[in-house]
Amino acid sequence: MKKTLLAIVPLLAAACSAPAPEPYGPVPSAAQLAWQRMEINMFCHFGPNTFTGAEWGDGKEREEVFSPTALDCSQWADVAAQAGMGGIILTAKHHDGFCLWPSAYSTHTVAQSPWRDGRGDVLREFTDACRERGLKAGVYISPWDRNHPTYGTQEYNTLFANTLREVHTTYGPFFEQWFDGACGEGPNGKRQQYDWPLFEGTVTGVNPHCVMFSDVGPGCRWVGNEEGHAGETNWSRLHVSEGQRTTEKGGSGDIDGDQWIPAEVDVSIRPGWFWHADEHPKTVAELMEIYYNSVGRNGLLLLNVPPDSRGRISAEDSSVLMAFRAERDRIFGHDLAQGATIKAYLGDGVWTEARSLYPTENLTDTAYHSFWMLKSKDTSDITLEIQLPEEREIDIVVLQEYIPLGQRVAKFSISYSFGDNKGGSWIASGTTIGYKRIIRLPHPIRTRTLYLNIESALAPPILNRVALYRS
Ligand code: FUL
Repeated sequence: MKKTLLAIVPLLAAACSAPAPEPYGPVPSAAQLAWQRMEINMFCHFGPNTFTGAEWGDGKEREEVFSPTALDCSQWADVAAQAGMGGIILTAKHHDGFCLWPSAYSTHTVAQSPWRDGRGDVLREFTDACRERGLKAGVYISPWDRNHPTYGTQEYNTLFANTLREVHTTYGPFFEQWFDGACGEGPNGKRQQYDWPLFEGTVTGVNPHCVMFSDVGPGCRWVGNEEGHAGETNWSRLHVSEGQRTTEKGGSGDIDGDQWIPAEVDVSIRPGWFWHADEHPKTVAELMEIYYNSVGRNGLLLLNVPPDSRGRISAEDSSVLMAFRAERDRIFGHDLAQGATIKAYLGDGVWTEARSLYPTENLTDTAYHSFWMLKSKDTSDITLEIQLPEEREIDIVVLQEYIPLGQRVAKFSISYSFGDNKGGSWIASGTTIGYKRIIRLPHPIRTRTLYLNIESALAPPILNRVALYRS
């Protein structure tokens, strides 16, 4: 990350003739920052379960079960791109052990299936389709394998590392490697002691920019639920001690965590992770709620959209996704903070105008790497007065911290003036901001003057965006 900072910050410093600010705590790597900025990605659960109706195959499914009648990975990619997603993660191997590519390390793969005379390769079609559409491809390879005869022995760890190397060298680069936390018995009734340093080292060795997901990172962490919400307080930092594989802090992170491990919110558009004929997708309103509680709470949303037994995303799912996109575009298409004049103040009760090292204009421009910061080192009772060109009606406030320099804000509130009330009336409060925080006001307000009060921060706050909307 230092490299990225060194590349970006001097440019800014030169432009503003201000010294480059010091980062606070751990910061994202360039790959983690690019990952976070994707905001919404698609998850595709596809494999034998798509045809058997199971959620967890037992590994005894015959290879002929896998029989998509009209596989079309380009259609998945089109749907994802049109839904405003930047990447797709495919379950190349789920717990049943069936490989969607002809792996040299298993005899339970597409090569043993009569589908396309054993010459089919879903992972190849998937990665090609993503790249043709400008989407990033990610891969889920379950360490838990209920089919492989070596599962439960030391040999399996080497074999799984070889499988990872095979996938990443043949089909990579992948933007994300998904390591599922589930670990049960294999075909011989034994559980596996996973060699995580070997698995992670293998992926990093082949693809150092791959963001690795697991309950505790190292690239990103599980948010701790499959319902689609992060904590209202959500730090992108986490403490992970050596050998630790689970955490209670998935939703909140650790305020003083020593590693940058942001939260990923995985949730399915349907009740199950795999496609089942009798299940239906969530509504747009439910997806919007998930969006506010994931992306809007400093998380990345990984929305599962399972292809059906034809090997296509169903019309029902894709039409909900298009409506979900249209709803986000409608609400967030017009930033009502445009044209605002923003002044910074210090103090509690009595305010004194404060000088900025990086100008407040940077809060309303859309350039990601332009941010606002005070000249002083204050970390509390900082108010930004947002003066609109005329009275406007708003009910959503979006805040963004410039996370390449760390996550800092711990408590904030929002107030506004109306009529003769010049000092401002409280309307909302929150704790963390992070990459993005979306605050829905309890009711729409009409105002010309809005105040963002940063009540406390762990280091001088650095924000790169304040935006206002009317839903
Ligand atoms: C879980 C798995 O057991 C589910 O089948 C699914 O893949 C979900 C995303 O992760 O741990």
